[in-house]
Amino acid sequence: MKELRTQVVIIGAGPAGLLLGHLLQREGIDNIVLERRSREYIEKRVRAGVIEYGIAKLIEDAGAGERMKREGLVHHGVELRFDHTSHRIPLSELADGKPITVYGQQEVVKDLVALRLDSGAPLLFESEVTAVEGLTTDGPCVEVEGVDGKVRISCEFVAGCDGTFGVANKAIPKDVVRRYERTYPFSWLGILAEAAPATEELIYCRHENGFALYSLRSPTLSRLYLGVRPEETLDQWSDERIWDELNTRLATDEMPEINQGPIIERGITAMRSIVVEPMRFGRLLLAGDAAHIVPPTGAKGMNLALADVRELFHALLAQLRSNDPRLIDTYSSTCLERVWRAEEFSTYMTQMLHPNHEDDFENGVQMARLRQAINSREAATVLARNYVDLNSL
Ligand code: RFL
Ligand code: PHB
Repeated sequence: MKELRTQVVIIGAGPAGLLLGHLLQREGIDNIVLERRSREYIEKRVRAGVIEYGIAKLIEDAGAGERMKREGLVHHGVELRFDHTSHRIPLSELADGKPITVYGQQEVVKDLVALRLDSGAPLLFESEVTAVEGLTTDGPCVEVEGVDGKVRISCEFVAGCDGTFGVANKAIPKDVVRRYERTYPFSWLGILAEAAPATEELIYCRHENGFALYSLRSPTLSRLYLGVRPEETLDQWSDERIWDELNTRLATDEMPEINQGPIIERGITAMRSIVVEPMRFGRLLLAGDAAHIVPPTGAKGMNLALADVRELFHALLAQLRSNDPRLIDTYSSTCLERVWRAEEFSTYMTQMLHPNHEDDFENGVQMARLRQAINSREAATVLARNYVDLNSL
């Protein structure tokens, strides 16, 4: 078996793994990024769209924000739509002038992949980590199955940035790890359509039929979501049914119809919350979806992943440069405090906006929360601050 050596092995080339690799490489820390999928696959995967103020700044400070600054859409508010009426939450006005940036996750991924390949540092596609070993010794290692066969890589630290279904979180022994989990009784059907958005700002909508979200990617691309039952499949949703339902849920007197166009991507995502504690085991450090999942209603997943990386980068730098373990030792507890805040906000947004078809008491509470969010400046301010910059508070 081929043998390699590096300082940090990074499992997964999502936003978390790619940003960590880039930041470490800029500081001269050797690392190898391993990704089980192809470059084409990860660059096409349509996911998040909203980047928090402080996380956009992190990307820019890392030298990875040039195209995001040029093409990203800067938004100063969002709409909450219920009872067929829209209410604007003036995010920036309520959150110290800070805006959000609407820029697709796959664009962030493309920008980071390009930087990595330009730097010449190793990023191996179609290379799946199959085993993680020696985490409580000074010499951990991973086994990789790639296009050229099996490789064994020894290192000083392993960064598990491989998502919920990766190998990293499974490498923490069962008697050490605790997993908190909640599954919601609905999923999101998401589409990307070649249609000019009929809205300038994102619209989060609660309708008796279910949730809807109007988002966008560019002046010619709309990104829309519908809350659906968890057992529903894409073949039950023809294009016509999708547009009809979006129109039913989102229509107001001012916006009776939304612009339609060819659907170029579609998918159904289950809604879950997961927290894995601790985020460190010996020489393994988890970051991003490998350690936590939030339902997408708060737009927090990618932001949370990149905020972990900001912390992890400083911790690894202090350890590998100055032999100072303090930040590594506090990494898990520092991150988890922020993670639970994001879980709280995502739960709040999710519960407020998805009507419950079985429980009218719950629906009454949801409506009261929505009215509070638009009528109380204090409630709106909490929502705005959490939405715009939770990960830097
Ligand atoms: P990723 O992006 O899942 O990357 C993990 C990578 O690891 C690879 N991998 C392995 N590689 C090698 N060996 C193995 N054994 C491996 N096992 C797995 C995988 O192939 C993959 O490439 O995790 P990361 O980097 O932690 O990033 C997290 C984000 O992707 C995720 O939180 C967000 O997409 C969530 N999310 C949103 N986040 C936001 O901040 N704002 C949003 O507006 C937002 N909207 C969303 C979302 C997620 C959604 N879906 C589809 C789940 C909207 C949706 C619909
Ligand atoms: C998106 O644009 O894909 C998006 C926006 C806001 C969310 C989730 C997804 O809360």
